[in-house]
Amino acid sequence: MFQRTTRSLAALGAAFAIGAAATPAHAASDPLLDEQWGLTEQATGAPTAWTQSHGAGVLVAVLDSGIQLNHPELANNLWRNPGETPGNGVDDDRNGYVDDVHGAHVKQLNGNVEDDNGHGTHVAGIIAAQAGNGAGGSGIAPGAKIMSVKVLDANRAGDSSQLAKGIRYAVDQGARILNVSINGDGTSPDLDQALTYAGQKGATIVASAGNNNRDIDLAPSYPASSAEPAVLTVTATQPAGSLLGIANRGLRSVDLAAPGGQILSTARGSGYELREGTSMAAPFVSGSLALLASARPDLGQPALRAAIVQTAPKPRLLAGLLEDGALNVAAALRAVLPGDMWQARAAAIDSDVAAAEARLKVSAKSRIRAGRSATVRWRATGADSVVRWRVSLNGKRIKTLPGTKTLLRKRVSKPGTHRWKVVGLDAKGKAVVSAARKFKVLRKR
Ligand SMILES: [Ca+2]
Ligand SMILES: [Ca+2]
Ligand SMILES: [Ca+2]
Repeated sequence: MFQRTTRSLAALGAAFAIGAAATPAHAASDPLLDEQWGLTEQATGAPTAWTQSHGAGVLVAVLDSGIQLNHPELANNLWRNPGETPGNGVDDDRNGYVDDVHGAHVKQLNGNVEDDNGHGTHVAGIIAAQAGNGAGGSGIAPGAKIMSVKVLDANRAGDSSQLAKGIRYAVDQGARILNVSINGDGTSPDLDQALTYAGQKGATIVASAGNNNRDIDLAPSYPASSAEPAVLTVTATQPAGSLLGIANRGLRSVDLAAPGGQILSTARGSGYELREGTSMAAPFVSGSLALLASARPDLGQPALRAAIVQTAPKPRLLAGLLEDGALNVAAALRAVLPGDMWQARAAAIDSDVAAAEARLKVSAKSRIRAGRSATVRWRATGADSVVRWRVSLNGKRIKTLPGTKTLLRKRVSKPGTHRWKVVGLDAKGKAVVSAARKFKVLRKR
């Protein structure tokens, strides 16, 4: 029987609405980021790492209690099974799971991966809560995709056979980073075999060390204490850098430490909450592996794991408690990205981020009478570099306006369908955002 590995603390803040009434200048920021100490330079090197990678193109499986699929911070970052047609009651891709669109419920053999506990939603947000959407905080790999593999029930209980099935599912669907914030005192042949299978497929199982305040070299916890080299075991630190009081240790069994005390992440009910435990630490490492894999897709997991553990600083506070050190994802990225690659990626990601964050909404009355004024309005978010707006009607430029303007009126007399287009240009004349809107002109009465 597997036990829960975290303790829930008080819930912080109420639910928030995505993009709610933020001013354009600040629309791209994540207001709770300031309270996420695990994402500071000092804690993990995340801000420097983000100059290189957001984890785009990398899939991370979360084997847990499920995920709140419509959480505004997670909904856009969910994996989608390309072979499965949703909601038709058919196992379209014949993998043994009906309608497994975002992942699988290993016991029900379907895609019912909603979180009925809250643990999995918190873990998922630490990995890949959406960044730059003007709401909530951020995951450490906000560009990564999350697969929800439900192996725990509403009481956060499960067993090693369900975990083994979940590991095989995640690997077979293409995940090479598997977050397992689950601990049990025993293992079983099927779990051992699933871990070996994952390792053979080039996957990493990032396992929480467990929260029994014990040495798991002496009193093992599984899968954390597994001898399978693909298992990367993570214990938890608190903001001061020392080991979290409840966290397990082990010079042989525990590879890394990562933030695990007072961790603010996504909560069931579309908000955020604080939790603590090694369950919160493992996903920082899973997300970090995603950042590395996105930056160097040509390197396999064993090389990326080696980079993470070999570059981990060894603070005195953790001496004798674990094998390697404390996660620093910026240091790991430097180890896999030679200087010229680092420079090139930093430049590329700047423009990526600008493109990803800038949005333009164009609105216009859908019908007007011929001869009346047609009005087009626009509202940009995250497009701070726009200095001019170029407005076209039916493909013909009609006016260029300063960046402070948000509307234009023009008399239109010809009946039929017309199309506004608004393009935001930066100081060099490069298009930053653009959007279009159709409207109809009706004949004069
Ligand atoms: Ca299926
Ligand atoms: Ca289906
Ligand atoms: Ca966010």
